[in-house]
Amino acid sequence: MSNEINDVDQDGSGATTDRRTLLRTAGIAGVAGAALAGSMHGKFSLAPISQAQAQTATSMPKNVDKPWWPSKWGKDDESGASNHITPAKVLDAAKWIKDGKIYKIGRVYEAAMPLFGARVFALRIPGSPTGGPFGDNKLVYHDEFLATEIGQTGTQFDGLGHIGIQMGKEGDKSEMRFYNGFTAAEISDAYGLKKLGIEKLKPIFTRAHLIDMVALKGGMMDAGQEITSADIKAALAKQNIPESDIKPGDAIMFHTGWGSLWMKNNDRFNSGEPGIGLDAAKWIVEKDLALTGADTWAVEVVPNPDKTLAFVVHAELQTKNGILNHENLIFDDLIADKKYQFVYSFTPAPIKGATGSNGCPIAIT
Ligand code: UVW
Repeated sequence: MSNEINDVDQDGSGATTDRRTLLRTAGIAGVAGAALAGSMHGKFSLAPISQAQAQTATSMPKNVDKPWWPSKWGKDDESGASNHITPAKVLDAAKWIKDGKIYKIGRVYEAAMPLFGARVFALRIPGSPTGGPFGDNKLVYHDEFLATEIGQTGTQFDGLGHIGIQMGKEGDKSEMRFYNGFTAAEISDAYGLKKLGIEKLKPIFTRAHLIDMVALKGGMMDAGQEITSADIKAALAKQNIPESDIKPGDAIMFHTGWGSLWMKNNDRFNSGEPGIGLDAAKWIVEKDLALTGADTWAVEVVPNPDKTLAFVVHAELQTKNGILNHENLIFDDLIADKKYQFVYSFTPAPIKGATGSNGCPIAIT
């Protein structure tokens, strides 16, 4: 598996270093994020970390020009874009249900699925059966024990405590900021986040628009290939969806074809991915959408075309704007039925203090 320690050519000199060395280096220089991104999810070429970059590590991070808090939902808000889901929004979304068909758009969770970095997924049934027989009726039962990053493996829904930005000195948790400006110092706790836990989000039931990039590009997109706002507009036109159909609080999802590598070529799946870049992210913010989703592990383009940036779309959408994100979705049945607009419904598992959620989102048409 590519999430074992990777040898990478860190400075272009031909010398290699392993993932632990990179993680240590990134701990010293936040600007090493691009290298960190590359090293954590597989093997693709990494931007070298220069001395000059390391020396500017305490200046304002790239792509941050001002504080992004307080949020438009108030200084204490912990629900972000799930606030869009009002009774009026639900009634409006429900108008899209015409034939009553439900599509599962989440994947099956299993040990062989591709995982980010050193994440694990291990399920065990102790004893099997775990207990019994009980009573004269001789009842036996099974329990499972699951060890995983429960909100960050497989089909995963990113909550608002997942992604933050180091604003001050490296390691200064009082300047490591998350959605609504909450700091790592305020929210961190070994037993679950004290703020921005996934349980703070409202259930989501909203209109969703599926952008079929495979149809637009004529085949599966490649790692590092960016989806721009122009691509979104072109795909909408091809799918006969007027841009005016996209309303505040809606979800937008991207079928890139990359999901066809799932458990067929995990190394390639992990090596990078096509996805949205900053230009599309800004369009999504302007449209005031509630959620992004894709058939990829991050939804955003990896590596970013700007090799100095790492997971910058995560930060733009989630951290700065409270927009939620659903990764590793599957759209094959919707595409086969040419269903590009549907109701997306998902309630994150309310695990107190968790960073994200597993579970099976559905599309209803
Ligand atoms: C990270 O955790 C950095 O990314 P993702 O949300 O794609 O798992």
